[in-house]
Amino acid sequence: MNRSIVEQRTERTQWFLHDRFGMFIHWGLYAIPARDEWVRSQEKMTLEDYQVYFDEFNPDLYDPRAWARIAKQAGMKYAVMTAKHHDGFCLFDSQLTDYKSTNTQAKRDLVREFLDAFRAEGLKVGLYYSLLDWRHPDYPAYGDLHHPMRDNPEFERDPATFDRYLDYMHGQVRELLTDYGMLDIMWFDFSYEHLQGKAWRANELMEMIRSLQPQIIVDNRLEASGSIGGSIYSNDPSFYSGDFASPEQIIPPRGVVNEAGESIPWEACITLNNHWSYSSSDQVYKTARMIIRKLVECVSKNGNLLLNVGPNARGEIPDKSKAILEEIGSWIRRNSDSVYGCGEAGIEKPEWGRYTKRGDKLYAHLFEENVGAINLLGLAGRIKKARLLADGSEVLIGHPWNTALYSNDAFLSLSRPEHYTFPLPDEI
Ligand code: JFZ
Repeated sequence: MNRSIVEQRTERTQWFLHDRFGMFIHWGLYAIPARDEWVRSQEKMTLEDYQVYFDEFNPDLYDPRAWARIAKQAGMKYAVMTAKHHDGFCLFDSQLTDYKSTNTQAKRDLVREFLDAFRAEGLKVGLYYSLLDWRHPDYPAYGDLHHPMRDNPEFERDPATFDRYLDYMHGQVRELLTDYGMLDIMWFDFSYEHLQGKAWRANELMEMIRSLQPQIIVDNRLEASGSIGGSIYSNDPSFYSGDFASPEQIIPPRGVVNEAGESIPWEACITLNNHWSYSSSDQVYKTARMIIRKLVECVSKNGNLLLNVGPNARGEIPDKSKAILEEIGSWIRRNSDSVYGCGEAGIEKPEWGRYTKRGDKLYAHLFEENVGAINLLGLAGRIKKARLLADGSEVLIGHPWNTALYSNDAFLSLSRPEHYTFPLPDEI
């Protein structure tokens, strides 16, 4: 195993593993059709068809300071925004293309404003950057997403042509890492089939990233496609294997470990409704209660949660998303000690919920109502005292009702009925 790669990764990811909860922001021209960030591909639009969105783009209500306040009050500690998605549109003032927000009616560098606003609220900042680019003339099958050979591994690309795209792509990454101050996360997306690792000139790219911003943490998608693949899982991770795994729309049932069974940093990214980008018709949102439980689930498996919002064409986070984030925030305010800096408890998952742990403090997250005392199986004699985290009140540690059968177990007497009632779980 290449120790130094793993050791450096461990060092760089300290803050990340502590912070646990971040905001993902998918925003771009596709907020206007408001169907999906893949809309151009899904609906077989030509570049001309899609041009209307560039011509119309004018997010007059974009106020990233408001976004930052929403993220902060929800308990999010960092945020990652799309600097460029697969459509190739740049939300920053790249010198390498005209296809950028500063050339729209907005005339603003949306990335710079995002970074300034979130940093001002004390959040860490990251940028999503698409490796795919459906608009760049030197990206395979330029302009024609439905070229029959487009994603065929047999497709002989002219290496010189593709190299020009890679120069562009590397150049933009250099711009982002040179002109926008210190960044905390670089979130590449994604590798597939023959376009993976070396095909992106990933060694050279990582050399540049590390020389410009040694502290930055990078996801695993220079090698991986979403949830699958990449040498970050192996015992011999490559130089560009990344600092964390990025399972998408799933919370890994057993957390994420490498071949040697060691926990590796990971971050599940999930949507609030069923779209990454703004969708005017998709009103099927997850509840705050579910998201809180999913956050706790991630932490209980040593992982992070990157929760997505899709601002609309005028630059606003949808009201429904805001309301859910507010509800999450009101839980976090009282229960943050059981999230930040916490991880796996090393105790079998209890049937009523989940444990998280930090140092010698164990947090019991009650997801289910209980009849009688809460059993802490195997913890007899190991608990000095118990408190309800949300209000600081004392919880009595009881005795097993059948000492023969339950001599190894501790019991918490949660006698007051309000502690059994939900909308939201409370922690002990
Ligand atoms: C990717 C993007 O395509 C998507 O638009 C969004 O940004 C998400 C966070 O990341 O989603 C993927 C990437 C790869 C696969 C599936 C979805 N894949 O390889 O199956």
